[in-house]
Amino acid sequence: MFVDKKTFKNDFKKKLMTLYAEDIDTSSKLHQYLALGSLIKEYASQGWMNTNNQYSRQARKQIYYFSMEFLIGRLLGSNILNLGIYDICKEGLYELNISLDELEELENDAGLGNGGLGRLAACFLDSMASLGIPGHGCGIRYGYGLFEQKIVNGYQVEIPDNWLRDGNVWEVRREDKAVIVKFGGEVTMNEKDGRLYFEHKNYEPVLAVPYDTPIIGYKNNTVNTMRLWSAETIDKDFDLDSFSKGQYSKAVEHKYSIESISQVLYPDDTRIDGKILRLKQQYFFVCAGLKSIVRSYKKTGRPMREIYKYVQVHINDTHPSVAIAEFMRILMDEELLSWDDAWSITTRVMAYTNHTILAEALEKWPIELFKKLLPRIFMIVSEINERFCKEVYEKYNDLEKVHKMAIVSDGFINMAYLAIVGSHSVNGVAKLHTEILKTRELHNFFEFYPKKFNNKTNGITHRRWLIKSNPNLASLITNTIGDKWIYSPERLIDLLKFAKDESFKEKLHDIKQKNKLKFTEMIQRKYNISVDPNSIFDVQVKRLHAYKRQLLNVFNILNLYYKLKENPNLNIVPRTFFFGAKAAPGYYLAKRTIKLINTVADIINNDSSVNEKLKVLFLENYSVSLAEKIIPCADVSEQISTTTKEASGTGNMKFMMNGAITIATLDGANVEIHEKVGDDNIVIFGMKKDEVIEYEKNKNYRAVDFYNSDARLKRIVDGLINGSLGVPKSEFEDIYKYLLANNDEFFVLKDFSDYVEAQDKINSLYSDKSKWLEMSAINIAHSGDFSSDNTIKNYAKEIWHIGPVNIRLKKN
Ligand code: 26V
Repeated sequence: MFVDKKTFKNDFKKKLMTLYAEDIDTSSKLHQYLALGSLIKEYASQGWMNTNNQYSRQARKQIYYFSMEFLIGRLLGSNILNLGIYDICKEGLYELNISLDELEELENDAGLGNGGLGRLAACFLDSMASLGIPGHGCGIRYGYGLFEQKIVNGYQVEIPDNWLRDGNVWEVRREDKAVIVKFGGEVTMNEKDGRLYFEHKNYEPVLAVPYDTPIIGYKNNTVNTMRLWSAETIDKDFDLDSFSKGQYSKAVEHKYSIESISQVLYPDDTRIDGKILRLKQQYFFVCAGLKSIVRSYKKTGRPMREIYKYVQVHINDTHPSVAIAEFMRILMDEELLSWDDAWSITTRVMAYTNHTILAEALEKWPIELFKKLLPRIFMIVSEINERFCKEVYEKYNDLEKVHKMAIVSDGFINMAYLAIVGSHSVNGVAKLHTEILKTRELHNFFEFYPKKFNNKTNGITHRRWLIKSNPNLASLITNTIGDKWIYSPERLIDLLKFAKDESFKEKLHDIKQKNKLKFTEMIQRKYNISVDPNSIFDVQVKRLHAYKRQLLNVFNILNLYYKLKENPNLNIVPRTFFFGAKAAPGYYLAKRTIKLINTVADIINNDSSVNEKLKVLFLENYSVSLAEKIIPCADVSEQISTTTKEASGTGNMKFMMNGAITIATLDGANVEIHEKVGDDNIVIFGMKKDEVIEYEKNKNYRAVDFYNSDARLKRIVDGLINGSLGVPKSEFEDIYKYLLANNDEFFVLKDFSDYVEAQDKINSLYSDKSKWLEMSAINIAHSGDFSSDNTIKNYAKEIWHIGPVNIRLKKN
């Protein structure tokens, strides 16, 4: 879109006036933010309409990305960037005495996700729009996103994330497109003319109201849609019947129970707790989403049996996998197709991505609960299961195998199996992860359906994670190799030529230092802690999980601390360790780990004999907007999960793109980062995949042996319970037990010594500034391959079979 500075300034002032009857001088910052947001949405609206019109006029195939989570973060800056008017807005506002940066800070993050899975969905939306691919998000408009984290006395405290309190400038409520979703009740079967008809009675109806958010492509006139559904009662505010009978509280109760469906995001991505509300959420948005897809498909006048040519539904993990049975229901019960036809269409429409192999996170629903909430869907799942089991039996003649692969067995419905059977494509999110799926976790299914399985290594949008979050680095790159990399991020590889160029490296250094300095000023203001911007910024930011091994990081810090205490003249480059991590509210060990990090931080930061060389900071409330600030400052990226456990990781890619050096296990996408940059430009340590698998198979790991044979480890582990950390012994007793009595499930003790060595290597590499900067440049140069544009091109070509649509600018 095009707007000149003068027009922009006038438009902005006019917005302030029409919305709030205010001018620049009398308006609050919040009103200025809201006015700007509303103006930017208006700027995008022409493109939004054109895009929708063109998609439907040309009957283009549409991709619908179904996800329980979209971790969008803020939209103001990225929308302005993608519209191509960033400089105009920034300068225009500056001339009005307003700082765009400051206004951007007023936007509440849309934190509608837990972590990697939700952020991936957000990056994919940005890439689809920017590549001109007709791809839309479908999910839930949670009233409350992932909780806000406060640290009180070292402990995590959760506060509800009331992200909508100032309104949401980006969304449009589309009441006219609301649909009804039915829960519970009974299903009766009638036969007529040799056909079975199903009638759903006594169900509870819930109104699903869509809220649409424009997803603006990068300077390409494309504006796709993220449609999030909100649950409401049918008779708007009250159950009028109860209300008129004077049962006021009953009426209110009913309203709240319905609205609770879209009220809050489940904050635990570590295990399934089988709550009925979560299944309700899943069916709620899936049913509403499919209804709206079918409705708009029907408008094209094409026959239902051809829908697979025009619609692809992508299932982000198993969470939306009831879509398979729901689509079957629509095709059979509403469109009157036969089972075989419906099945052939459904499997061509659906595609599934697996994001984890952790057994605790694989979704299984108890049959009774499922049946009661979704009676018709249960019938269909049972039928899918029966037919599938029959096929397996016919192929192998092996009942044990049938039992192992059954979708419904031992009282549960296994959603991953349903997703595999009902999709035409099953993908993992990094080469190693896909390999493990094929050879181990889902081996039986891979054997049965070898052609369905494929890999799509994750990616990140370089627009948010480089251009937007690190503008100085982006300019340096453009000044060095031109701007082709912006549309073709793989062209970042042209930077390789400059990896030994001293003047380039000096500039790279200056930018990192500037970013670090700015961040330390924020830390000083906010936490009153001074951080040395010349120290190595060593960063581990991600959800707190045992397998991600924040503990290993803490143990290395304690080891360093004890070494420094013994020898204050130890020659090391000063280092600041940053952590950012939310623990699921019910994840006890994770919460203790947060307390441990803060306890260690307190000791070290207040010990003047070491705190010039060592500091530890726990950053409160890690979120997308905080990630955008800390990642550009990082020198060292901590990617230290137990090998085989992290499906991919995407933080690893963001750090690399911003020039950090990775210290990593050969897990997830770290393997591919290593492959690209080579041994010399990443620091790899720890157990290899086969070693982990062997230990797990033979059950012969003995954590206590490592504890007994390494004096450093013994001192650290004992320190958890001997009072040396200055807290009651009981505080970390359970971590102690977890490591020794419970045998350290994720091999922290086993990998400790190797990790310490790797950290020493980081220290000496950093001491050689020129070498370090060369490594940094090489990492940036290879990071373009991890742009989600690349990932999405692969999904489009190999799974969705779709190409870009060129949206023409059309003024109405
Ligand atoms: C699981 C559950 C379990 C039940 C309750 C709520 C809930 C919410 C989310 C999840 C998903 C866990 C899987 C997940 O987040 N996987 C991560 O996906 C990233 C994107 O592919 C990947 O980079 C990470 O390595 C992987 O852990």
